[in-house]
Amino acid sequence: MGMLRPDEGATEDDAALKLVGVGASPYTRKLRAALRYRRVPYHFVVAGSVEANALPDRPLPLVPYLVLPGADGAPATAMSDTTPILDHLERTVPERRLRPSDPALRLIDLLLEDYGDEWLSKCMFHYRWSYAPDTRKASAYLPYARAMQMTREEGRDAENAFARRQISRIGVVGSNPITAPVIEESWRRYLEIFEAHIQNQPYLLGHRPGAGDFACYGQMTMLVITDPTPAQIALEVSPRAYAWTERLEDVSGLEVSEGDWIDLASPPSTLRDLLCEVGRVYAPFMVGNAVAVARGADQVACEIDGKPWVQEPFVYQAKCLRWLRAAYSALEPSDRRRVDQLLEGTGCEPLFAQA
Ligand SMILES: N[C@@H](CCC(=O)N[C@@H](CS)C(=O)NCC(=O)O)C(=O)O
Repeated sequence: MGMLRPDEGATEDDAALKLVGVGASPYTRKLRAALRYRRVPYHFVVAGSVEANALPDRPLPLVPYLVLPGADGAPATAMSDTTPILDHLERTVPERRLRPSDPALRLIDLLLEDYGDEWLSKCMFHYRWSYAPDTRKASAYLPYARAMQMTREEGRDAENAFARRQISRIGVVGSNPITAPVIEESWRRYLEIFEAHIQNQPYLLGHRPGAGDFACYGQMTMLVITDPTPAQIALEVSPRAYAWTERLEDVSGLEVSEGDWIDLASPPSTLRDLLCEVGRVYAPFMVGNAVAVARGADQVACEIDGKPWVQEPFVYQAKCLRWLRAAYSALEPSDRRRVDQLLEGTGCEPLFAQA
């Protein structure tokens, strides 16, 4: 077959990955920063734009999604969900991988990724949609993120509709008057631990970022920089977290090597502190939620940090736990032992008790 002329088929432009999302979405920020760090070329396409609508549609009603070229170079397949998207890129792009090559450390990275995606997102949603200044700021600017030419009047209508919709969904992530103190205390503790950990080393698992860094980063763009209530707490507890979040946006110039990961035989004590935090809040929630989903219960009822936690079951988060358990089960016994040793006494053990 001869070369395709531009008017005959796919062009070089088509062949780039298309990252479709909005800058105001924490998961979009996670994936965009990960692509930059990995030096994977991409075109950023605003969700809902003319350009996005010309591409294959997303499999799930979520942003971000990634559109991959097919054999002829034209945009062909759309993938949703940042964790499997990052997995796909691990397989197709060998340089600057996010997931550590030591299988035991890889499991820890996956755990931190899920903590960022599934717990810090609770902090994000909670502060944004339950504190008036945060709700006002987010709902005032978010409508324009997708429709830049809206009139101010349309913008205000959209603002009200958006705020109403998000506030009505606040219970989905588990924010309510019973859980609010647990969420808020966890945000403060996370910042304290982060502050000490990042003083020791620049990324969660050493001198190069993993998927866990980008997951936490995505939520922190909103929690540490955009939303006034959690950002004020962050500035008091960990000004370093602000600098770190700004830095992670583009670490394409960082040179890395295999030796930049921590050695699991001698992890820094602050990593253990972080895993204790994961075990204190995320682990009991994930286990309680999975039990409720399996039983078809209409409420998750568990205890987190000695306090009651109630919310409706979250089917997607039960799937996250299944993925994590599958990764743990796939480990060689010697690697599993090293993971168990690190997690012993952190509260994370129940995550894998039935794996
Ligand atoms: N697990 C998904 C979560 C993506 C997600 O929740 N995206 C939000 C925006 S940040 C969304 O699209 N929500 C649907 C909506 O707002 O209608 C991922 O990692 O990509």
